[in-house]
Amino acid sequence: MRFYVACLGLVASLPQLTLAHGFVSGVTVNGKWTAGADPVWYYYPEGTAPATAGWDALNQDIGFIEPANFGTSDINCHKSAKVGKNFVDVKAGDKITFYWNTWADSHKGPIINYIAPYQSTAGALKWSKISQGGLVSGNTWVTDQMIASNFTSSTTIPKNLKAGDYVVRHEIIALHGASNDNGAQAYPQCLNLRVSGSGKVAPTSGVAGTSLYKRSDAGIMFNIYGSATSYPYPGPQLWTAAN
Ligand SMILES: *[C@@H]1O[C@H](CO)[C@@H](O)[C@H](O)[C@H]1NC(C)=O
Ligand SMILES: [Cu+2]
Repeated sequence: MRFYVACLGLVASLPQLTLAHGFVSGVTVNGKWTAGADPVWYYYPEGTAPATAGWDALNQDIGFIEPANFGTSDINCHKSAKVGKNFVDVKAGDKITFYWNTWADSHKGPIINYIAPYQSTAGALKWSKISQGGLVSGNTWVTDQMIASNFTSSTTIPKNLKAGDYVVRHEIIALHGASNDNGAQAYPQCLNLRVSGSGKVAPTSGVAGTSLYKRSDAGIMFNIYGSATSYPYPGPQLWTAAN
């Protein structure tokens, strides 16, 4: 089955297949572009990689976090992630649009957005889920809509969110192999946000990345080729206190 082939973790030796995977090259807020990190910069000598709002990570294969590693810090902002140097300026209530550089249409699954008060190390981040999308209808997923929208996906920063520095975690969980244990693929992408506005509500109930998901969750071991008409989202309940 062809859709498994691109996902075996052997992608480094099969460069033509890595084209299917992606990363967030940047975001727009009210039409203004702010760059994210490009994985190839991770190995640049200290101080020479372009400074962006994106967290740099060891995902040069444009790979993923497997469920066996959902209990490790890598689940926060991808492998061995290092804090971004810049910030995306955004007002509470603004829409933020994430630009993936590409995506494979076989890699269907949910797109989930979290925010955490800013911390400079991945393991210290405490996530609150602000939005999620999954199965749309039939076998159409939000990833299909993202591909059809020039590889973009949007979320709204809660309109009463207290001003301050945050990290946004924008994630696709690809489920094409997820009917098998350890077959789901998480592609988390983090960027720093500088939130302005007169909002009063700060997240207080965030959870560590290592507590977000378990490999046995119904939304992690899930057969997308069956007859399911709804999708059981993994992770915490939506945090709506600042909506
Ligand atoms: C699609 O996204 C790319 C960036 O990934 C951008 O350069 C291009 O202008 C976009 N195209 C349209 C039609 O919006
Ligand atoms: Cu793949």
